[in-house]
Amino acid sequence: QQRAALLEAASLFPLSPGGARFSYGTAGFRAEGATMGPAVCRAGTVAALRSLKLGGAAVGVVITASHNPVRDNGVKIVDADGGMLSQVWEPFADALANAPTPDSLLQIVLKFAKEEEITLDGSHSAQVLLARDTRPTGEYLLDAAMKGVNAVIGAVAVDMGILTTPQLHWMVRCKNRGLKSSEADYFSQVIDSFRCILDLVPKVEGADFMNNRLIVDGANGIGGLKLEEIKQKISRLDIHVRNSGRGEGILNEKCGADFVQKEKVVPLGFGPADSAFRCASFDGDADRLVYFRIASSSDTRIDLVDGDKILSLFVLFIREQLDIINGKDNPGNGVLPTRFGVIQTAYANGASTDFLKNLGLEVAFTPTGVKYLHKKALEYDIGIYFEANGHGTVLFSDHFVSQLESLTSELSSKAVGSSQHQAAMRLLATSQLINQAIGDALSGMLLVEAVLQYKGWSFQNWCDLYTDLPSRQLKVKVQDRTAIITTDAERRVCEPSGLQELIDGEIANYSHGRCFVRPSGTEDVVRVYAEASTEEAADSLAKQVAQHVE
Ligand code: 16G
Ligand code: ZN
Repeated sequence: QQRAALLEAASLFPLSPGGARFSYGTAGFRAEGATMGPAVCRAGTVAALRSLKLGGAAVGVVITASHNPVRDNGVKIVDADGGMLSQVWEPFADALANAPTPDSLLQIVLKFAKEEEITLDGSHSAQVLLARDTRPTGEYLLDAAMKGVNAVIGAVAVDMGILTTPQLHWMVRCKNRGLKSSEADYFSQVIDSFRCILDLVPKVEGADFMNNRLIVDGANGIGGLKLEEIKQKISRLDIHVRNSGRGEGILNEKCGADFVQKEKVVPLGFGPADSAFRCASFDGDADRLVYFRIASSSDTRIDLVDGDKILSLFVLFIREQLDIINGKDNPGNGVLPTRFGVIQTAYANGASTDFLKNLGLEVAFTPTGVKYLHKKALEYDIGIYFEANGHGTVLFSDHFVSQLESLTSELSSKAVGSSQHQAAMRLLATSQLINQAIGDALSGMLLVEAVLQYKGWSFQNWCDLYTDLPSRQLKVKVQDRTAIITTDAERRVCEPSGLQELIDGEIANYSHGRCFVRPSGTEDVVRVYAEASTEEAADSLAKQVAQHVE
């Protein structure tokens, strides 16, 4: 019976002969939406098996291609802890997605189930929560994923509807922790914890009125739609949504966080009249966030605040709260031993890394991709990571949260309203607001807004934290990008031999020069990143190094 169900699902979505190989890559399978049926169906099967393996814990499937063009689509599997699929399972996902015939697919499943000791007799239950973004192929692919889940006997597929990627990650995490996990619960947690931090903003006599207007570029995707739904309930913020996903424009086209961060120009839907306000930009599935301000009313240039500067802002805020709690004013009183970790990738602007190091913090580096950053961040009491492209979050360990809880309850009996009590409350609210499963543009944006209000900072104050070094990114088409092997969190090449020496030779010609090359995890190209003290120098360094890669 189980065999028949797997064979049937596989034959409903046959692989097109001669089609490209699917690779789970950095963030799931991705390709033109119309060709994704087989990979998505099989990802549904992988998710159901994963749930079986984990004793029936909920596992998630998101149908999205994030910041990629609207004709593309993709699928990511959410593990039971709310994070990305365990890397140990990626080769199995790859093998399944590329199995040429229904029969070969069946053999791969049976072999893997045996190795992983998964019982396939239908006597165990499994559940998979599914969601999709607003793409036109989403409905078709959701159906494919459901069929893939249902091909595992005992597995139940639950369609959670149209959601942002981080919403589904949050739901899976909460469900498996026995917490409330509906979309309404997500919204109330975000709205309530945001209000809580605002209520704890110190009142400064005669302080300037904080500009509370915020204009948000929703990338014509799901994030804008969700924000429209809840913006009325968000206190003390006057939110205007552009590219809201209600039919004004095309998903991710000349708008959204990826466009704004890479092109550094004003997105569609924004004009000179907006130059007085701070603006935020989400990507198509709302897991990336950047901020910007239009440089002047006559211009398409922007002042960009990328993931590195969002990270820096959060670091300052959290450090300040920890200092208040553990500070000199409170000797021996409720001191929290805190391992505070900051994690970046090679793409982090060198000026941001210097800024963080000058604060006396240790900065760890991992390869590109949330799965690496997130894993590293879990090693700390508070682990904070961001990619320059705007993907990141702040993780609080369970142990630290329970310490904070006992500290606040202890203080609320003897020192309610003390600065220490308030700082502990702010950190607790922060751990509620910012998504603990994955980077989340919507909740990340609210934390930015809360911190700016807390500090009484304008957008300009934030920009002035440090000045980004000019940088340039290039893509190089090569025959075989896997020929390039990197080490040291992708900052150095170890193969082919001799290439790193050539790169070092180029870098030596530039002041503040930094450059690295890495094979993309999502496209068939090699990426080159260069940084130097001027735009021209960064451009030329990138070009020189690209020539060595070709
Ligand atoms: C994916 C990653 C993103 C990374 C990007 C790099 C997740 C959820 N997304 O979009 O974090 O920055 O890939 O792409 O991990 P690249 O390997 O093509 O440069
Ligand atoms: Zn995304």
